[in-house]
Amino acid sequence: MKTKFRTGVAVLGALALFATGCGSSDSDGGSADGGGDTIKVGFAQTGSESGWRSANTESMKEAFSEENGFELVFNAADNDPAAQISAVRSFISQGVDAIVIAPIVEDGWDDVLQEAADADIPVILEDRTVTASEDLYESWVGLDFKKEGVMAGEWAAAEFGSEPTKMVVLEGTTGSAPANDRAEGFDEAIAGSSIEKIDSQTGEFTRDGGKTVMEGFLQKYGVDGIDLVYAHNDDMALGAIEAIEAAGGVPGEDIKIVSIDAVKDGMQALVDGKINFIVECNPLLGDLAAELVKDVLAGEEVEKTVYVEDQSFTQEQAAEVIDSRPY
Ligand code: GZL
Repeated sequence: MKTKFRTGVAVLGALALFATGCGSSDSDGGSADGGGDTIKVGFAQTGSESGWRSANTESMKEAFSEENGFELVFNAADNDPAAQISAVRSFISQGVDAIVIAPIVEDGWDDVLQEAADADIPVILEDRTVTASEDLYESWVGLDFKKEGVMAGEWAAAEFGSEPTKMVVLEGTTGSAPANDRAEGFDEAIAGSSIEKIDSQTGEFTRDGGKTVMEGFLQKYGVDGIDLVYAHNDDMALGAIEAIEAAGGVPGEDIKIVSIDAVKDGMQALVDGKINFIVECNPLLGDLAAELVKDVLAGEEVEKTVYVEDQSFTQEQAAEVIDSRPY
């Protein structure tokens, strides 16, 4: 059955998401589609590259649980785009009822999404999105990565004002939507400011990657040659902190750091003064994804794009909320 859907954007407050982010999405404990049949879902996760990813995987497994009426076939592709596409092909050959994907990179999805469509298996994207035609998936639930970049850039521009500032960037996975969009948003926000990007390299969203890349930047420019680090996620920022301290610098003071995610370890570093500002990227998308799967299979209209709102934190704000956050 071809599902009609409204194109458009539904924006959900993080508060609402928090309210549903910890419980099951099905109040009567019956099947997820309300019809009593178990829904077999193939979920192609990126891997386990960061604290954010762990929280997202936990949220998805909680939502797509047996008691919620799902049989979950889970695959983590270890950040390997080819392996992730193979996993989706495996879901198709298994004849799952629906496929959920957190696509590692934006490109290369047209063929396998067409194969899913030919097999009449609906696809829902969660977290990251793709450049393939939006006719090839029913809906995408995630975050506005460009807005996250703008929020981080606006903080940096306000923080450094007109003083000449030398910035290095720890980029996310090359070709991924968050890396592309967070860079675009940040660059737009600092346009016309005194912030100069002197170097930029991918740390693959991992702590080790961020540390290694920052070690290279420090060897090249020295602690005194860098004023600001823009990290596309907290894990790379935490790696950069290790590198800066090993080089005799004081992170958060000698070199300021702005990051994105707001996972527990990142927020703790913010409270400790080692990171200066964090923009949240809410990983608790499981219940929203499960709701979309149920609605699509029930033939109901779904929003083409479902954005979850983000917030941001200064060091003071982080201290106030860190103990009450679910991730
Ligand atoms: C963003 C998500 C990114 C996180 C990283 O929604 O795709 O991938 O920012 C994670 O921490 O690895």
